[in-house]
Amino acid sequence: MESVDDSPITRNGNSLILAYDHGTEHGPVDFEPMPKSADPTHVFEVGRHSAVTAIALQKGNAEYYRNWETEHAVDDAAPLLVKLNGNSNLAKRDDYYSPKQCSVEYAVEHLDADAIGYTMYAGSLHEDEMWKEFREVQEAARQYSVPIVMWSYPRGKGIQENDAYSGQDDPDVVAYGGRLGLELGADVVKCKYPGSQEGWRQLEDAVGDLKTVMSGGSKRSDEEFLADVSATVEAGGNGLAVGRNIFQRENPEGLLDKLETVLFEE
Ligand code: FBP
Repeated sequence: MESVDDSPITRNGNSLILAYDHGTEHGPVDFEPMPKSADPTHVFEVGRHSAVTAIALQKGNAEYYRNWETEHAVDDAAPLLVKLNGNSNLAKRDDYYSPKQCSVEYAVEHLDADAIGYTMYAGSLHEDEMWKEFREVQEAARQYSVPIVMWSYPRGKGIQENDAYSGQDDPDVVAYGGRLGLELGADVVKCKYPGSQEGWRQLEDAVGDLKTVMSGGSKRSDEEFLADVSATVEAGGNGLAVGRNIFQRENPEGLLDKLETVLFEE
């Protein structure tokens, strides 16, 4: 089994994954603060910044990405992470579930994926189904030697109806989600920021050497965002997977420059 450190999605052991699956997960509303971000090629261009170690796309955008690279002879595009599952905000469901729309085989053989991603909603009524799907994904990824990033977002009735937990950002919940990444066989686990550096340390204590990346969250000022990233890295985190805090900025290059320093150079 190859180490994720030898894959293109890490640099000096850390990652900056530019997440751009929001059109699926939240809908076009996420592009309203920066309308040009609705154009995938704008965000593909942002991903050419040297700080970005992977761009995370759903299947359709991943196909678009590969065509864009070819048509424009782009030779410095970010490595591609294909998100295999996703769900919209439109559906009415009894609890969280993220169905799979792409196989590992299609991602690797047809899209030349450098990594794959899977969202896991532990705590949902549909956790069992997602575990079974993840097992197939994880075993196929091992056969193709592509790293697996788990978006580990415990949420749903099991969390909401458990008085021991205050919600999905509760440090105990975040640490439990991270631990599942380790035990189910991910190479990198992406977790919500639990509100404090102490909370991130609790996560690190639960995951052994598994790589952890912070989920960006809604847009905030450069200072606030960099403070959370620095706290994460100081506590042992391995970077971030970020969407809105990059593509909702008019000029994200300045922030990417600073992130590059924090994640890879300091
Ligand atoms: P952000 O940095 O914009 O929060 O993106 C990270 C991410 O995990 C995306 O990949 C995904 O679309 C979104 O957050 C999902 O957020 P949530 O499920 O909490 O609404």
